[in-house]
Amino acid sequence: MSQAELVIVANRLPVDRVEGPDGEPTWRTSPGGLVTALEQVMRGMHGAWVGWGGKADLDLEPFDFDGTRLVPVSLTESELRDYYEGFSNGTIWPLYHDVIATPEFKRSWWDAYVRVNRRFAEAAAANVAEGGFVWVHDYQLQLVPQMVRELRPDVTIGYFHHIPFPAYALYAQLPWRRQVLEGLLGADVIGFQRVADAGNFQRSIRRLLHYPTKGDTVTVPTINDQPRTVISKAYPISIDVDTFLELAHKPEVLARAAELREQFGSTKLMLGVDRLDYTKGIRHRLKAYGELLADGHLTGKDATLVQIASPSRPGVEAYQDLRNEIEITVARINGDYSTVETTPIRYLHQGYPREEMVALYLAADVMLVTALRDGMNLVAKEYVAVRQDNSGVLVLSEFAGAADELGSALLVNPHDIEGMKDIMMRALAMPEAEQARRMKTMRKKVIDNDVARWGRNFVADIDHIRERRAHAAVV
Ligand code: GDG
Repeated sequence: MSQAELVIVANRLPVDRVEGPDGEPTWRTSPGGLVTALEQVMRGMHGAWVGWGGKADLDLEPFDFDGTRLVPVSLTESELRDYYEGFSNGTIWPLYHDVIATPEFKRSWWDAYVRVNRRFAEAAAANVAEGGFVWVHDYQLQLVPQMVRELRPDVTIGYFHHIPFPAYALYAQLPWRRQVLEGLLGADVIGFQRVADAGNFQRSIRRLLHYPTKGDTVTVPTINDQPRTVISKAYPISIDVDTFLELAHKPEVLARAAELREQFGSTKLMLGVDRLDYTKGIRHRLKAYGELLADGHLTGKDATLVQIASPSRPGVEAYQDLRNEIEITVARINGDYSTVETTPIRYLHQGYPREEMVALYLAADVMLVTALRDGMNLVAKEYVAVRQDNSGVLVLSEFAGAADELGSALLVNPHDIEGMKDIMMRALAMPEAEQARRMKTMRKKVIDNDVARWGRNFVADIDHIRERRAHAAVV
């Protein structure tokens, strides 16, 4: 089996397993943004992707799919519980999102995390060509860079962190804080969403490991060799703008947007699209809207709120509690303020095809992104991308990474319910000229910095290191 010049390592493979009409399982490309982004990076390269197949105990040999070698990593039920639901989503996720939920520190979870990270690292090391590039993704795999380096010192390693990196005082709670930093520092390039995340990471390095940092670089001492330089900086991720624009031009999507607009019957439409996650600020959004109805500032006829909350991590207790809380709140608000003709909140605990999402973006006068903490938030960028006539208002949390680039949105602190109510009213009443001025600035940002550019920027820094290395080897 020939080895790959580029190996992507991510928790999930870029495909979903589906049963064909004959009951035989087949694979279908999963509709994620990361998949599209990396497809572009992989184009023209001999690439492989290491990841979990989406089902426990799926023991499969590597196979080729659409020109990419897919290398499935098998996980047992108990590993999924301890590594994925446990350490990744019960420890790291809440800790890195500013302890919005309380992280749990369990030694058995950590042990599983180390064991599973090693399995991913071994699969990557076995599939990468001499002098190749291994690109590791996200918080489930923070130990993989160092593990790959130990197994394959010849390769160049990148790591991209999709979620925030917390302030030192929070990070310091992690019982395995040094091991995680050392794991990440196995990479040559460590990418973050915001400049502030890279800053927090470097502060933790200085405080806990005492390695010097300067600008975008960390100097890592080695035992027998010259110190290693690691780049740690912001590469804000983005969306595949062309795909979204294509969908926004489709006659059936435009017709669907008009139909939705008609159906809701209210003067204005406000929209929220999130995974059902406590980081997304759905409760705060509902509270602000509910109070506007209670105060008499709004009626369901003035503005409907459509909230898509796509199902997420149902095996984690905090997510079950959140779902209950949100559903009780929605039922109360609708019970109190519906009329025979109108329902103020349309709550949808379902996933939707992308066409339907774009139709909703096109139908919405106001997009509400009120995350309490979010690495980037692609929904904000998707809404902006499809608003070709420059109408519409984006209400954006200052705690989402997207706020760094989309400063022309109506920025909001979602903890400040009064402030959020004022911003919602302002958004609903915003004159067309102001909408256009703000939207135009934001669209330019998103269109100029699409996901292909994000990929190119990251890979350019990796290529630079590879060239330097090749040069050093020759000299
Ligand atoms: C993590 C970080 C960072 C949602 N519901 C449906 C659906 N979606 C799509 C959206 C968007 C994506 O899922 C969600 O991306 P976000 O960026 O908003 O959030 P996370 O899932 O938390 O992603 C985040 C991201 O990684 C990338 O680095 O921005 O901060 O937390 O694309 O459109 N898509 C469809 N149906 C749904 O029901 N088709």
